[in-house]
Amino acid sequence: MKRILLIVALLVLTVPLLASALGPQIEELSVDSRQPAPVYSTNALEADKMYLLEASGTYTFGSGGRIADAEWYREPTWKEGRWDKTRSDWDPYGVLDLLVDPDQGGAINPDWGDFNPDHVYTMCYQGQGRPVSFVISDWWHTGNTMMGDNYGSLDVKIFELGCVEAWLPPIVNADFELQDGTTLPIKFRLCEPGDFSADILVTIVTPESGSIQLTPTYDADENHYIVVFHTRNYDLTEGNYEVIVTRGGCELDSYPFYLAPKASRGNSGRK
Ligand SMILES: [Ca+2]
Ligand SMILES: [Ca+2]
Repeated sequence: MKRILLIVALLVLTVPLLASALGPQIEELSVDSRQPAPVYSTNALEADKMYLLEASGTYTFGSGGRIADAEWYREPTWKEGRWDKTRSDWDPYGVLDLLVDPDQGGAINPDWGDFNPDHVYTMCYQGQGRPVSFVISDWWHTGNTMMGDNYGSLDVKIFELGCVEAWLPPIVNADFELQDGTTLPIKFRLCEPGDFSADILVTIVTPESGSIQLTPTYDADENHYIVVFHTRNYDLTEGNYEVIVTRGGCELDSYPFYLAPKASRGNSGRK
């Protein structure tokens, strides 16, 4: 299963998500805070591709200056600057939240992340072979019955991040084993040709859930990406590892391998 890669925050504090560098924007939607039915994208999002959803803006969810963004809200009586995470604790559907695929039985009350004073949030989204949909929840589970006093809308942009078309030799079989002390060229081809290396990271996840981040380069002649993993540069333990390719912080694909210990010196060799 692909999963969202939560990159170790310490390593990426200097690499904020920049929507401008995150693949072609394929669509932009407006989600009206007074519209109780979900808004669907015009495009079906392909099942094998990863997308990035970017939600921005604020809306009024009640009179007197009660405002919310995709994830956080603010009451007018609160002291300046206070925003609270929307009330998912009240109901699993989120009382105030930008819901994704609300009527598909899937991701409800998504976590759009930490508060952003610019009210811009992003979320990785695996295509489902159908349009994606959004609704602003104002007690959605009771029929969005509290929308009458709302005003405004949120903006949603959909970016296509793509997919890994193929892993290339020497990573070829499902039981790939690497010997500590050796060098592994990690090669892969994306579904779309082109140099997106500025957005692409290769992360090696260790058995202890640590991570080693590598920056691949693009070979235009071969239309593939490559980065060399020098095992001797790290103090690695034997066990199950994973290579993960991300674009814009979203996982495109992963590949497992087993790291075998170094052959001991003076050993007559083992097979
Ligand atoms: Ca309301
Ligand atoms: Ca939420």
